[in-house]
Amino acid sequence: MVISAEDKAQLRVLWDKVAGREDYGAEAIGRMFETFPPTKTYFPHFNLGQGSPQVELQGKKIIDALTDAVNNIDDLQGTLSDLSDLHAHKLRVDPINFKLLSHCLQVTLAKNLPEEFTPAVHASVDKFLASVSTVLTSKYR
Ligand code: HNI
Repeated sequence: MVISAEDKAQLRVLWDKVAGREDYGAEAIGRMFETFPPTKTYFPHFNLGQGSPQVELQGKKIIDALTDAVNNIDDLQGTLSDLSDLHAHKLRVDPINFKLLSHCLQVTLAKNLPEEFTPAVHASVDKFLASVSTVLTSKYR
């Protein structure tokens, strides 16, 4: 998949409004748990209720990791290497779940940033999340 210069520009503008919004991460995870309940099985040690500090912290971790990826979009492999090891070897998250979280992140962005989340931005974000997901699931075999 090719992330074009245009995609990067779209992503950069959008992400200025997303960086630091840990609540977007928590909303996306909350939507994932609610809409796709089997995803909860990866978090047996979490309190998954609304406003749970664990979900909030996990939301922050995800937004920060994605912000790091946006800032290093030309080296996703290197930037996400440790996270890739973690998800493949330790957490063993089935790759299908990355599509589910990506979807919930997009719904969250569309809802909170309706002006910014144009169809063209949507397409660029989709490519970005698909690329991140590919890297995070690249060490499974
Ligand atoms: Ni994910 C931990 C980022 C998708 C299940 N995950 C992390 C951490 C980051 C992170 C950052 C914290 C690492 C650390 O502490 O060093 N995860 C991401 C990103 C995506 C993603 C950027 C995709 C965009 N993770 C998923 C998916 C699942 C998932 C789809 C399962 C449904 N992640 C986990 C679990 C942990 C985790 C489980 C450990 C949580 C804990 O604290 O015990």
